[in-house]
Amino acid sequence: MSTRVTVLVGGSLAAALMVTAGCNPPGSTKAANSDTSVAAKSFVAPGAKDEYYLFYSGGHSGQVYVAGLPSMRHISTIPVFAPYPATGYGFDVESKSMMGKFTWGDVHHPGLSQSDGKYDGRWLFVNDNANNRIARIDLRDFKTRQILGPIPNSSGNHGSSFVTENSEYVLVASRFSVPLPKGRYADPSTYKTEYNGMVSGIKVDQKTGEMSVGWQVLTPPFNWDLGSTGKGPSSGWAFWTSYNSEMAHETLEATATQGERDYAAIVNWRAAEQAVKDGKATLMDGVPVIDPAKVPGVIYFLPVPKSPHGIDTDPSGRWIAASGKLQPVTSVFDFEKIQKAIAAKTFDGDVRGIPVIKPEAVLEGEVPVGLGPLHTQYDGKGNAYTSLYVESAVAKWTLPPWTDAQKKDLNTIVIDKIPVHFNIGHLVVGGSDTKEPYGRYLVAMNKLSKGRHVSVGPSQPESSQLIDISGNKMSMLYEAYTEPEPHFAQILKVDTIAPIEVYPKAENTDSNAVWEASQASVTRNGNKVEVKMMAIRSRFVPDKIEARAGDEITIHVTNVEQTTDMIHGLGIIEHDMNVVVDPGETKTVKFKAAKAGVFPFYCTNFCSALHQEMQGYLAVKP
Ligand code: CUK
Ligand code: CUA
Repeated sequence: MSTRVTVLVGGSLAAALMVTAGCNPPGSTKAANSDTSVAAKSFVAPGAKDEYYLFYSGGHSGQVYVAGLPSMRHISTIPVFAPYPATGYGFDVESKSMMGKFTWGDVHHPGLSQSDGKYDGRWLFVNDNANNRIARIDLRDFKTRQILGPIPNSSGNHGSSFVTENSEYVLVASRFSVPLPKGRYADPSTYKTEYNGMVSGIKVDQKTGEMSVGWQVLTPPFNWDLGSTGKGPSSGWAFWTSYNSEMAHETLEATATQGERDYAAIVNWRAAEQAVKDGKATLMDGVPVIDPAKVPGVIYFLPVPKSPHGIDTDPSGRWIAASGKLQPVTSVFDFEKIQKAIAAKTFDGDVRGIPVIKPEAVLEGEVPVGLGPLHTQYDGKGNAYTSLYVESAVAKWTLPPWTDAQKKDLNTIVIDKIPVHFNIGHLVVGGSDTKEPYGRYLVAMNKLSKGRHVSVGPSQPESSQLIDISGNKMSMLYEAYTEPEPHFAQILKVDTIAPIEVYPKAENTDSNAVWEASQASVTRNGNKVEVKMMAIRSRFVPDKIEARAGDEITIHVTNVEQTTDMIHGLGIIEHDMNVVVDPGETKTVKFKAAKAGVFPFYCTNFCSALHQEMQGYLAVKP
């Protein structure tokens, strides 16, 4: 029976989760595939280029990493939520003010912008789980251009960045529930009555990409987790799973795993948008908040397998797969049946006025994928791939519609399985969240790499494995390591975008930019010293800045180069200051000349044979 609801005896798999995470299966650190002919499949010759970008989230490093596929080579790091001296990020006035008072973030889910359900190469959005923020990277220059947040009435921005079909919104759900509005105190023992979760629609300006908080939907305090957006029949809808429908507030490991099911939220974001237009929202901390008990039609709950961590819409928009970590199955729901159930009010009561859809009415089947299923990706050819955390494997299975024979025994649709090393979290298939996935490659992002690389001491890297999914059988191609910690990634065809490599001089509108030595200047105004500086191979003009102790110094430095890769940096000795300026760019730094002395400054980015000569003095009189 495909609609049977499988429930694993509570606790036993939770124990398995921990045991498996800690043990090292014997012989498992052997090469996954020692056939050297597979090397050719990920080989990108020196000087040759990769076919795809892989944008990895950098977890609590706060950054985004860019690698090439299939080579898996790390190509660049895009700093987002943490200072990064390599590119001078977090030192100049602009990036410092964008980061605000925080010096780190926790990036989990990058989301590429879309038009008509396909990647359009404009922007990459990333969430900050730690400080409730969301950032936009412009793919024209691979730079972070906006950090929005902390988002009001939302705490723990884990359930994002999920981009709608035409990038109308980046959708967000809060992981932790708190008393709202934020700043209000209520003891954790009042969790069930005083705490709330929130789903937020972050509006994206189609011309500039500028994000703003559009609206929010109040929810019970269920720890929202992973989500995805709809398309096709589910266009205008979004989905999240929660891992704490029990509404527990302490020892969640035990208390939040008691229920046999947890809820998924099914949100009609177009209806939310309309409700705000119709004046049905109330302002909370400046944001229109919809109370779903008073505005029906915006949100529904759907029971899904126990302690889920992931709900993924397939490329057609009809099939939605949700996995319960504590059940060995992935549930497949039919969105067409969900729509019918909503229309016919096939509900099983409600939770605080939010209707609960009867799962039997919308469940297509439970696929026995294996132990500890988390996330599912799709190749656009009718196949789904689910990561199995406990089993350390990826399962490949067939999407519906299924034949009667298949429905009778859903074991038959699990067509392949490949071990990964070890304890996989997310996996990514190129374009899985679009209408037209690329298929071809799958990258498994594994939480543990124990013993598969030369030892680097106790701080272990994460491992990622490249799997060829172009054939019937999955085939392991390559293994790479990254800084902690890629949670999720996006794959983009390289030829979708054409990034600039030089900022054209004509585009530089900074009124403090100087393009010729004769325009460079040092001006004093009271205790303020302002420098307009030019950087060119291989000197700074001026190369002497006179100041007095206590002066406030502002330097605008323009890199006048118009050639690719001609980057200059300005590092000032003992001033905790390093700014790196790309060709054609002007950056501004502000600091205090606190003590007297002579402080050399120098170019930090090797730029020419005379790079070492590119230096000067900050001469601070007592
Ligand atoms: S999470 Cu880390 S493995 Cu934040 Cu998407 Cu699933
Ligand atoms: Cu300029 Cu090194």
